[in-house]
Amino acid sequence: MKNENIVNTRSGHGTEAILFGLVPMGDPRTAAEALNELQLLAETADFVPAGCMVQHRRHADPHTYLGSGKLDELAEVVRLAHSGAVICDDSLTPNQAKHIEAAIKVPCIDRSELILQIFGMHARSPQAKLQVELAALQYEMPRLRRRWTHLERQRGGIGVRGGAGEKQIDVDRNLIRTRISSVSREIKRIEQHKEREVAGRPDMFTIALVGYTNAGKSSLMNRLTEAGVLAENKLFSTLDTRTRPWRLPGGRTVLLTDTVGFLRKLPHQLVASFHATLQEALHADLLLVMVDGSSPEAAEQLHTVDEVLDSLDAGDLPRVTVLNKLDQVRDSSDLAPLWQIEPGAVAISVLRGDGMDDLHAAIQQHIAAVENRVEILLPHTSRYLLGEIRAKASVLSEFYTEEGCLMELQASPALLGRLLAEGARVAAADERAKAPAPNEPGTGDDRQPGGGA
Ligand SMILES: Nc1nc2c(ncn2[C@@H]2O[C@H](COP(=O)(O)OP(=O)(O)OP(=O)(O)O)[C@@H](O)[C@H]2O)c(=O)[nH]1
Ligand SMILES: [Mg+2]
Repeated sequence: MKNENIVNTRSGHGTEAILFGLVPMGDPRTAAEALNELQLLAETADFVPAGCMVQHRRHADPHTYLGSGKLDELAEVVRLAHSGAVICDDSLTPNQAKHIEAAIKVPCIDRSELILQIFGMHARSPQAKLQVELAALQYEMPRLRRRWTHLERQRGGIGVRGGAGEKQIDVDRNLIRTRISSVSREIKRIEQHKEREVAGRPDMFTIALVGYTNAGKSSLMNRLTEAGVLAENKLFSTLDTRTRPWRLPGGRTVLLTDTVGFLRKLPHQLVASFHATLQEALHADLLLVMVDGSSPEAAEQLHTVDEVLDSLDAGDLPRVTVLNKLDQVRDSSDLAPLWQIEPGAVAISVLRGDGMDDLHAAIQQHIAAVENRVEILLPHTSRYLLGEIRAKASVLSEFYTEEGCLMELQASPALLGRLLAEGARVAAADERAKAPAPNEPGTGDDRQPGGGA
């Protein structure tokens, strides 16, 4: 049974849509400003935003979302503009959507459905496709009745396929339940397979790129690793996590992982469904938390990223905050409020290459702070490990003695453990004394500068 036989979230196909939402009382922004992100979401899902409308109120009406006067106004705008749909900035209950559609007579798409639609369009790997399908099925389940009411009103309409009637709703419900369990099983199987892969990964320092969607995570990954991942001015371009080796200046290689972007009010079904993928990506030694520093919403976006990280139990992971798109910031004092929130943040422009040295320095400093610094003696019989040590650890100094190579290293506990198991040993004090101190005359060619940290 294929997904599209059961669920069918509605894609834009160029449909003109009126966007609407709620804003707090006294919010000075125009409707277009307040719904700016929704507009980008709508465009990414192939809708053509044809107008924006907001209502200032504290809470949504439990039945109709907008107040009744405002709903009439929306119906009038839809009628005059001949719009094919309306799009709500929030997730609606099935009942709210039903009442809105009854009033305005065109399909009402809520934020969750829109995001599910985009995820569906962008999913590439079998795992991402299944995760999106699972989220879409769970979204669809409580909405079957509404879809059917629609079908009975306008034949051949949207949503569920097949004949009409209550009985059919039960049939579809059973189909969805069966599909949910088979998709869940399949996802579990892929996750277990991946867990085994991760467990077998080399003992390298890992860095995960996380942050708000469209911040430039994939662009940075491409710049640093020539990964060739898709980066574009659309929301949720990346759904699959991807890991590439990144050679830091100085020679040490770390692993860099690109992840799915976060967004305000992500549908909970999607967060649940992508939980495992994200958690796997977040088995990192360091997070690069990225936002578009030129966005007026940057502070709020940082807050959202924090919330999502907390929900993934990754709130306490060490991090470097990266403010991107510096080329679009008119005056660097515009970044002051962000630096107040994140004093150690690094400002960069992936596009122009600004701030890359600062980024490298922040990362190296971080590695230096968390990793053990030890001097080991690598006997000549274990020389075959030299290449691996130079690639995976920061080599602060190397000095050859009769017994072997005396190295001052900064390395992960896992790598150190393996080196010790394969013949290296922690250098004794008298052995360490054989190595000349830095800058001491006569250190000569024996002493090679290492990875540096
Ligand atoms: N002006 C400017 N644009 C940038 C910069 N870095 C990235 N972009 C643009 O921002 C858009 C989004 O970039 P991506 O790298 O796809 O962003 P992302 O964070 O991976 O986004 P998702 O995968 O959707 O979460 C693209 O159009 C990039 O060309 C920058 O430093 N300056
Ligand atoms: Mg991306």
